[in-house]
Amino acid sequence: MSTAKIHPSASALSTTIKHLTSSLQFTPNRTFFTSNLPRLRGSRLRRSFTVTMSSPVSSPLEVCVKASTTTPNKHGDCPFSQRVLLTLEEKHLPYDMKLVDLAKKPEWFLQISPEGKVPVIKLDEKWITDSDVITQLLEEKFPNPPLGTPPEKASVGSKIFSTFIGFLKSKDPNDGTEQALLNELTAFNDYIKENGPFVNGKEVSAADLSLGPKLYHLEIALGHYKNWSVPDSLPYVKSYMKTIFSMDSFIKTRALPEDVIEGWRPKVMG
Ligand SMILES: N[C@@H](CCC(=O)N[C@@H](CS)C(=O)NCC(=O)O)C(=O)O
Repeated sequence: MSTAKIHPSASALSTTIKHLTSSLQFTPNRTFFTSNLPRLRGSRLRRSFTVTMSSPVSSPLEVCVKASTTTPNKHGDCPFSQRVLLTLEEKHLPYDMKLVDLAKKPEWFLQISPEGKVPVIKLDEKWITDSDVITQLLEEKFPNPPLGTPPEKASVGSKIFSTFIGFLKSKDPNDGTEQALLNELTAFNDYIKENGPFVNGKEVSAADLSLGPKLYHLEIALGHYKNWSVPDSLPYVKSYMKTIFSMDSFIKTRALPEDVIEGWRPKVMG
């Protein structure tokens, strides 16, 4: 069932709302502006109204993520799991998190994820692995709000994570790994300066939901293990990180800093 609370009472809007609500997916308590509706643009009815709808899923989606290694009943430090959780949050889809101890994988988990990797989500009674596949399927199945990044922008910043890991693991300060990371961050800084604030411009999209958790790991792990931070000469990277890290969905799904630190320890100790 859907309900629409409309103010001011404007009968002209009711047909539009019926059309709108039938084409909308689960968008709880979201405010829509009549400026989004071309037929009403410029009219005196440019007021907001609230549409409350039921969920397109009959029960919360089951999603397996890494469990915290430091804190009971808390999700852990997997950036790919956070990417999926962010997508669910941004699409306002209800979900039920199953925390998986990756150091002691239960049999039921290995049945649904033979490679033993998280994240895994149940969609249409099938367990799906890999955050690339999962986020693509969520986009197809639940297209509103749209989060797709145009293909030509989808790889922006995609080398930051691997160069961050290279630098984090490096024991030789002169091996070029810091410079490799700086090169990627500089290219990203220049891109966001021209095209930001997000990868796809004004709105957050899938590329940001993938990159955000990786930059969060970069900030915590390099700060802790190398006393390193993004230089002030890259202000657009810094403001991008600040923007993503302060999104409600990010705050809700981020890992504990102590889990991020513990998670990278084996790689650093090598
Ligand atoms: N390409 C995969 C990578 C997933 C992945 O590497 N997950 C890690 C945790 S962040 C994992 O499950 N590793 C298995 C293990 O640690 O045993 C994706 O995007 O989902």
